Amino acid sequence: MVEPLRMMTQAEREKAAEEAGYNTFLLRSEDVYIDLLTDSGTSAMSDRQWAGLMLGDEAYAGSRNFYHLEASMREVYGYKELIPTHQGRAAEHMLSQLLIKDGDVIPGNMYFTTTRLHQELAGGTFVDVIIDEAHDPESLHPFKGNVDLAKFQAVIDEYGADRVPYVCIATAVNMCGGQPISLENLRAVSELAHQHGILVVHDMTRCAENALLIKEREDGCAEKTVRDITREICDLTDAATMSSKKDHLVNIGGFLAVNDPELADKARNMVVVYEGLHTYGGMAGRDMEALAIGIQECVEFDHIKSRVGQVEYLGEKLQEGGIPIVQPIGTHGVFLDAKKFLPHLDQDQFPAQALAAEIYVDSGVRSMERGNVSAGRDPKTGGNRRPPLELVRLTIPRRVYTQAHMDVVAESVKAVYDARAAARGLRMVYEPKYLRFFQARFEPL
Ligand code: P70
Repeated sequence: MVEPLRMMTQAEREKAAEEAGYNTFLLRSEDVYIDLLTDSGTSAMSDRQWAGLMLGDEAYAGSRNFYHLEASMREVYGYKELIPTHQGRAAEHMLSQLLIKDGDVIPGNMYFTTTRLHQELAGGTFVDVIIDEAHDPESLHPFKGNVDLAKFQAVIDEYGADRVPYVCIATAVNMCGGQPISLENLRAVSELAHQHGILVVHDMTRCAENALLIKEREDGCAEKTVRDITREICDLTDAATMSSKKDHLVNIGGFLAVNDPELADKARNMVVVYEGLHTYGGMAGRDMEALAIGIQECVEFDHIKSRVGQVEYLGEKLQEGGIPIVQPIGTHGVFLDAKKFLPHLDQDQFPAQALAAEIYVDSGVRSMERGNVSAGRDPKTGGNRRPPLELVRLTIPRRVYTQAHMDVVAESVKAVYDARAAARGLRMVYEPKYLRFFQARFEPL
């Protein structure tokens, strides 16, 4: 399926940016030329997935597509029980409510916005235990998603294992640039957690992409298949939350997967309160069919190699142009280092937010802020969190754009870089209570 792109004038884009409060989430998609806001739900489905939609069994209960989905999940990932949800954050919500008690702490390899919010809403506090290199855009560490085991041990020592219900491990860690965790590190994390009776929960949103980088970078893994590595990752963990809108190449869907049958029963009971019956969890039967097929497609080497390869193509183009980006180039997008890009702006002038707006105005390319706005406020001090990473994410949907589109993106980023000295910061004029980056509005300083 193809879709025409509409090229607007710079003056029209200036007006659109202003109307959107300089927040790319508030732009109309019609006003966007190349949409690199996210890879979430924006990938193109395959012929097999489209055919699957025609096989939708829209029975309220016991749809055959659910059983296909369950079998597909078990076959590729090996988790025992599947609770379908409409997308990832619904799984995070249920898992957080079921496992976290007031005052608990949840260590993790960097925060993710929705994940941390659900932990906090359940009474928990997130503690970052990722290696220091993850917070440094220039570090060339091949596995910047790794956990610092000493930091994890220190959390256990300080709070006691009974206040740590689980450790949350993301594959292809989103907020630091789509950086992988190694099998060796995950094995050590799993061992330490299990010694203390702590569960390992896997945010497996981009697990197959992480598996590819393990194959390419980790000693002894070159001969393994992406599918086998994916399985090995899952086997080291006890439960998983999944936003199928990424790896699984569907427009909507997700799930919670667990090995403990008792926890599964509790989640199955909870899903009927928030999502729908436990054999559809907020998805239509046809969506579950496309998802079941996507699970098989995402671990195919040719697919995942070309997907991550396209990200590398854009990243290398930008590097050749001298643009400061997060290194090494990650899985699902290229992340611009806005602190280095716009060094004249203080972080409370939201350089990444401003940069995303500048790129849009230049070319109609839409990106996403991943910095001070996304990080939100520290609940204790009330101030902006001012995270070490102040990034703009150019996120690539799977199977949608060509390298020619990537060339246009690179040209635009270079043009904005050449004019960077004139870029102004932003002032936040509307700030919603939760996940402010989605709906906040700004004005130029
Ligand atoms: C993105 C999307 C979603 C996501 C994720 C990880 C590692 C869970 C989820 C939630 C969409 C998004 C979400 C919040 C802020 C900005 C964008 N990531 N874990 O673009 O899944 O969206 O299905 O509820 O990346 O990175 P879901």
